[in-house]
Formats: sequence, C-alpha cells, structure tokens
Amino acid sequence: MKLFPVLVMLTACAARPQDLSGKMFTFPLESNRAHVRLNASRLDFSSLTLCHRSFTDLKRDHVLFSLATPVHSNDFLIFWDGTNKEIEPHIKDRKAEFGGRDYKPNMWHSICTTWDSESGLVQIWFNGLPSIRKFVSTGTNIVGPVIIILGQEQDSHGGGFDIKQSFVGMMSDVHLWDHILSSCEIQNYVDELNFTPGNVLNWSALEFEILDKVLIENKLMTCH
Ligand SMILES: *[C@@H]1O[C@H](CO)[C@@H](O)[C@H](O)[C@H]1NC(C)=O
Ligand SMILES: *[C@@H]1O[C@H](CO)[C@@H](O)[C@H](O)[C@H]1NC(C)=O
Ligand SMILES: [Ca+2]
Repeated sequence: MKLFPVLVMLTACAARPQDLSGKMFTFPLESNRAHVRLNASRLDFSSLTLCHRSFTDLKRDHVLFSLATPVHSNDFLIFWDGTNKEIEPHIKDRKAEFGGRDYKPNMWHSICTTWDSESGLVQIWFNGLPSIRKFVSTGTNIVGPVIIILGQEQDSHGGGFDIKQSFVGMMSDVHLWDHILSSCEIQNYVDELNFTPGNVLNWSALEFEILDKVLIENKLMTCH
C-alpha cells in the first residue's frame, strides 16, 4: 500500500520534466549506488556556468557534480578534496584547486563554476565570493554523449562509483548554462532572487531519473 505512490513518482520522474522549485534531493546514506541521472538539453559546450546548493556533514572527499563523456570521465567534475580542503573543478580530466574556502559542515553552500574553452580559465563563486581565475583546459569543447550524475563520481562513462567519494546530504537548485553568466546574474542566483534558469539544466523543469535511495523533499527547514 505504501509503495504505490513511490512507484508512480519514479515513473513520472523518468518520463517528463519536473518543477523542483523549493525542493531538494536528499541522499540519506553512504553507498556506491544511490544517484540521480540528469538529462541535459545540449551535448556540446564551448563555455558553461554551473550553479548548485548543497548541504552535508561529510569531512572526507566527495563529489558535488559529475559530467562524463566516453573520452573523459572527469569532463566536468566538481569535487571536494577533504585532505587538502579545497574545491576542485575538473575539466577534461585536468583540475584546478581552490583552497581557503569556508566550506563549513551542516549548512547550505552555493557554488557556481564558470569555464570557457577559448581562454581555458575556470573560476568559482563560493557563496557569492569569486575566486581568482585559473587556467585549466583550453582549445576543445566539452562534447559528446554526456552523462550527468549527482551523488556519485564517475570513473567511467556512467559508472565506476566509489563509496568513499559519494555524496551524503542534500542538494538543490542545480542549473547549467551553455555560457558564462555575468557576476550580477550569479549574485542573483546566490541570493535566490530572480535569475534566468539554466538553459541546459533547469531546476524548474528537470529531466532526471533516480536510482536507488535518493528522495525528493521540501527544502524549507526553518520555521517562518
Ligand atoms: C534521459 O536519458 C536517458 C538515457 O540517459 C533516456 O533513457 C531517457 O529517455 C531520457 N529522458 C528524457 C525525458 O529525455
Ligand atoms: C525553466 O523552466 C521553467 C518552468 O518550466 C520555464 O518557465 C523556463 O522557461 C525554463 N527556462 C529555460 C531557460 O529553459
Ligand atoms: Ca573516482
């Protein structure tokens, strides 16, 4: 009896875009299986901006966003390195390291990452504060049959998950654009004001599939 609505919801998830405004994905346990697979509306990027909010109490390494192609399993990866305490955007299997960020446990953090293939520069905006711009990879687009996964880090195209890099916690407001946002647009995202949703991944019209134990819950956790 209790199973029935869950099954209906899972079928609906895979079938058509859902408006996840005010909602979050909850990844409630450490595993090498639980993840969400997102469908992107484009498969060729000469530049991009990714924004997301996450909440965790993990102290170890963990993934925040994993985009793989058959050629590069870390074609576009956002990773927290728990040993060196730095946020690492990986692009085309090369990484940039951003240390000195106040990545406190048990609170929401918004992270936006921009990259463009012409300059090869990557920059992060951590809770709205911009980093320096670092060179990571230039020349070629991120292109191909992309597989985008939340909750697990891909060491191969769509697989190769490592429980010790899995994400446990909550994730929300994932947007991906095929261009670099202005600093004002990023600030609007960070402050949860009006902004143009991602044209590649749109949290208000998200196509996704949940595999194993990931829940959709309301994000509001404070009393108003
Ligand atoms: C999403 O992608 C999967 C394969 O990755 C595909 O089977 C599914 O039909 C796609 N869903 C939508 C709504 O496009
Ligand atoms: C995002 O989804 C919302 C809700 O469906 C829609 O109104 C909006 O046009 C979409 N934005 C983009 C850029 O696709
Ligand atoms: Ca890995």
